[in-house]
Amino acid sequence: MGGFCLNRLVLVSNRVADIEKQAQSGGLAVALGDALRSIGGVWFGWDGNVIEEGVTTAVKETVQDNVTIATVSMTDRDYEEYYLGFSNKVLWPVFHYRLDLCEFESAYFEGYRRVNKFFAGALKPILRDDDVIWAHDYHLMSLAAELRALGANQKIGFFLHIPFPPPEMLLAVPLHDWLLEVLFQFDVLGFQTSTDTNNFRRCVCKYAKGQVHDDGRIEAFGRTVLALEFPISIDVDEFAAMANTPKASLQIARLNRRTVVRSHIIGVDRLDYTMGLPERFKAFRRLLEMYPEHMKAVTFMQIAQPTRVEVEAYDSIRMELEELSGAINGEFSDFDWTPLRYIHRTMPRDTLAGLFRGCEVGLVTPLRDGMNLVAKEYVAAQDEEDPGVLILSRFAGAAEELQEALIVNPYDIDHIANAMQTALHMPLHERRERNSALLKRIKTHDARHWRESFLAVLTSCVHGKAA
Ligand code: ADQ
Repeated sequence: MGGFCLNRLVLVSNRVADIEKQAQSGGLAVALGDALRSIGGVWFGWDGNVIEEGVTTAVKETVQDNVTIATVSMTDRDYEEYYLGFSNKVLWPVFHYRLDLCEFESAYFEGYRRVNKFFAGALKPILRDDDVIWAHDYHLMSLAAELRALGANQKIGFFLHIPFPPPEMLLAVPLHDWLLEVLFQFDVLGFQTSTDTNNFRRCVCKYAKGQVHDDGRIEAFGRTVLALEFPISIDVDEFAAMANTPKASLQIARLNRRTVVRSHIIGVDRLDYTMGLPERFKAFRRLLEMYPEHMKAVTFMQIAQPTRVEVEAYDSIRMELEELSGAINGEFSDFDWTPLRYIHRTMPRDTLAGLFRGCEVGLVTPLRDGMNLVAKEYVAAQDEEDPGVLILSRFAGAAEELQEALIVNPYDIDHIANAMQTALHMPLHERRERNSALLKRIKTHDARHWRESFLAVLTSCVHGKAA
């Protein structure tokens, strides 16, 4: 682990990724799986199984070389209240600035506390005194507090993969003051961007009279935490290699088989209401209306991975997209041209890599997003000699770093349509300049840089110091 010595690493996340199948799962599994393998450790979390209330199960451990995967199952009540409820009907929408979609029931909050406590209780016996613990994401904000209550004295870090809302929005989370307080039981809090870190600081100042120091330390609730940004990234070399294989070339050739089409625009996202997909579809329609030169010359392919199908808000966005894609294709298609291809499926990562390389424009326009790894994958996949153009929402965390993309307001349909027009006509020298600046940045700030800088801060911080 380049440059610093680390004790055993214990990762905790809601779901444990299958690090053996990381080629399919991508992103986080790759970034964290590599770290675990190189220093050895444990990955603890939910195994994805839902069991009946009252059934007790033990922690399941599987050991492979120096990595232990330890998992627990969850009861159907926990799944309802902690996972679907507090995590995905309260925290997810509010932290993405969608107060209108927040649905609160007091049982959700109890479920959240209960499962964090259950995780802590199952994890504690596995821990060694000198372990370094790293918890991930909004499902586990009270994990450190529960572990501390059981006597855990290890260094515990937390990384939030989604945005942290400004104080006025955080107020919409019932018991937001409790949330802030439990976060102070961690030693290091990692956020995606400076906006998120500042929002957190502002919340602590406003609601907990916290004291913020220039070096990132914040004092409140009788504790000190280090709150800093660590923008997450991808393994750029691995992804670039995947986009440049014979299989990928074959795929690109298949994309171009219908000679009537000159250019391809691609969007790849989890099907989520935060991704700005209806706005994106409407912007493509505007492009065709405003610039009819693209009739029969451009296609837009949207690949949307099914997700959280049990939550109602996801059902309505799915129906809206089906309706919109049907309407757009009905209006513009011809016997030899389908303008919009909407694919509601998960695709293998290497297929995505090839498609990114084969498409002249990458459209990443979330209404709010912690980081967005697709933006970085699109850049990594490009042919440096003849690269495509990334169109990126100013509300994706990635926009703080990827300023050479065409930055758009994802709510402004005409703005996105015009950015597509600019991208489709961008001269080669400008595409190369923009791509090489983007690539340089993601190569230096890659997944390895992300995890090593977080762990370096966590291992060297002054632990558990009271204010
Ligand atoms: P995630 O949804 O975990 O979000 P995101 O950054 O959106 O991550 O990346 C999605 C990943 O899934 C990418 O690797 C992408 O290639 C893959 N993917 C998307 N659609 C797919 C499909 N149809 N088939 C197969 N793979 C698909 C959270 C936050 C983000 C943050 C990440 C990492 O919401 O803002 O960037 O964690 O911190």
